[in-house]
Amino acid sequence: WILTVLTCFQELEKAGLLNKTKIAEGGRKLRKNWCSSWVVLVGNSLVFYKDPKSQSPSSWKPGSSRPESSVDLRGAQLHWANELSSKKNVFKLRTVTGNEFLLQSETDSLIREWYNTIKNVIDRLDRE
Ligand code: I3S
Repeated sequence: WILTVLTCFQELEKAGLLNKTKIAEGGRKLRKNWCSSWVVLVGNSLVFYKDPKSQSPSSWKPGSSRPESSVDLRGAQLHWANELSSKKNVFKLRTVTGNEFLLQSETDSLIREWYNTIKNVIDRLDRE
């Protein structure tokens, strides 16, 4: 079981707060709704949680820490997309199922790290 635990830790690649909006669902365009999201890259998935800061302490329950949604990175596409927003540091993630997300951070180094880390996972999955 120690090996299992170690494997779990290895698969956790990155976690942090990013601004996020979904702009398409199954190829159908959606209205933007930017919000701060706790983003976790684990294994082949990008998992989104509600920003813990946006929840009042009284409303926080262990059950509320379940993910809002998650994205399978296999076959996904990643592109810088500053033309799609007035915000800076925006990239677009498109899944094979046609769901599209914009992710953004005010911090240049942080968004670049996220871009590179997600790109590495997508490239690794492409080679499998
Ligand atoms: O690309 P858009 O449609 O100009 O995106 C902006 C709008 O979604 C706006 O909301 P409403 O027009 O629904 O009120 C958002 O508040 C903006 O943040 C969106 O633009 P940015 O440039 O921030 O991605």
